[in-house]
Amino acid sequence: MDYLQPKKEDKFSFGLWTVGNPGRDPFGEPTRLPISPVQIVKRLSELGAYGVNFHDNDLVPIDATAAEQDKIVREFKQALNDYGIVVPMATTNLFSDPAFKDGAFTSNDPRVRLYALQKTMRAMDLGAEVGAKIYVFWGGREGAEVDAAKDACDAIKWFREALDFLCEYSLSQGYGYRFALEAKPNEPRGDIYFPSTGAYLGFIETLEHADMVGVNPEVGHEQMAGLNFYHVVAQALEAGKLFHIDLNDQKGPRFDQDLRFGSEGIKNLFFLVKLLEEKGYEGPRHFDAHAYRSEDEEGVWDFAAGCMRNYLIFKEKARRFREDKDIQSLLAEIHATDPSFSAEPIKFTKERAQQIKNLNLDRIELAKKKLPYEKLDQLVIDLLLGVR
Ligand code: GCO
Ligand code: MN
Ligand code: MN
Repeated sequence: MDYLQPKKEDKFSFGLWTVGNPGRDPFGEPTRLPISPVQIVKRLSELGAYGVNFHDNDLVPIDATAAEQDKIVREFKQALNDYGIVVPMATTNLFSDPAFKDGAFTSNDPRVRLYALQKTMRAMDLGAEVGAKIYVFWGGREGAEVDAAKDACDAIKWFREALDFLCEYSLSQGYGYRFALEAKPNEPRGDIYFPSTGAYLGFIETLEHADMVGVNPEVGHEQMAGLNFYHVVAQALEAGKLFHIDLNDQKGPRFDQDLRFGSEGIKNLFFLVKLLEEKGYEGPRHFDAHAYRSEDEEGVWDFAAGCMRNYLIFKEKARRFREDKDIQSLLAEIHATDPSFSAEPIKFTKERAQQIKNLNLDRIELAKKKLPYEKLDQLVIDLLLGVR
């Protein structure tokens, strides 16, 4: 079936750290060998992805010499060129090195905060060199276990200072980056500052270059906080702030699982894909997930193909939803109302306020409206489970 074949226009991307994840977890060592960036670019291209993303140290080891960095970047660029893959997004690893054990931009130690700025500027240079236009900030270590040790208001101020500074850096270098802030409630820290996408949407408006900054919501992270991801993304999209998205899956509020997209949360992810496809999201569809630890390299590519396949299945189901006569007529019935009440906009004028006050709205009558949501939801389930 042609609709299941990923194409460049679908804008599917993966991180070097996602398909490159060797299966390490807090209790166990890697279960498979690392895959080189060049091999990842080749295989992703064969599978139909259009992009690859990376943290500075996914590509260039933190202790590489300048000559080593040159060689790695040259070979990587050659592979991008050979296999027709782009780098839509780049980011900084501000969490692995022990220097960041108590935060990066929000460390109490100004030397660590300066090191985080230095490392990010260098990583922005690297991303710009391979054409990245989106720059993600995931503050994995920006949090606390012991609130006595750090003033949470200071932490927020330091984070703002860093972002204002880095926006200026991008502008001064002419990089054209748009920043995408990624929230997560906890893990690896006990509590991470800005625990949800909603928290970031509020914070962004306090930045000097708010227009350059948006969000990068991740399915699993919002679900760790018990939130409805479809609603989270709708708010970001409606605000013009959905700059990037991390697609994966998760079995409810627990540790971050980064499962294959569409492997668990079928209904919510269907509405997510429907939203992205119908409301004009034009950015990459990035999969921030990894294969089960029990897989070998072949299983990693099964995993990557599965993420894209599931997205395309949801996309096709969204098309069928739009064309399904029973669903559409039920929706028409649900939305039907007396048109005279929606004719005038709800825009404040003194006259409009008076007119609304005088309206004859019978609450008993309003409560009688039939809302056949059981029927509607079952039609959606039938559609998703393939019996219609
Ligand atoms: C995680 C995060 C990361 C970030 C990545 C890019 O929970 O580990 O989702 O994978 O997305 O660091 O910023
Ligand atoms: Mn995650
Ligand atoms: Mn992520």
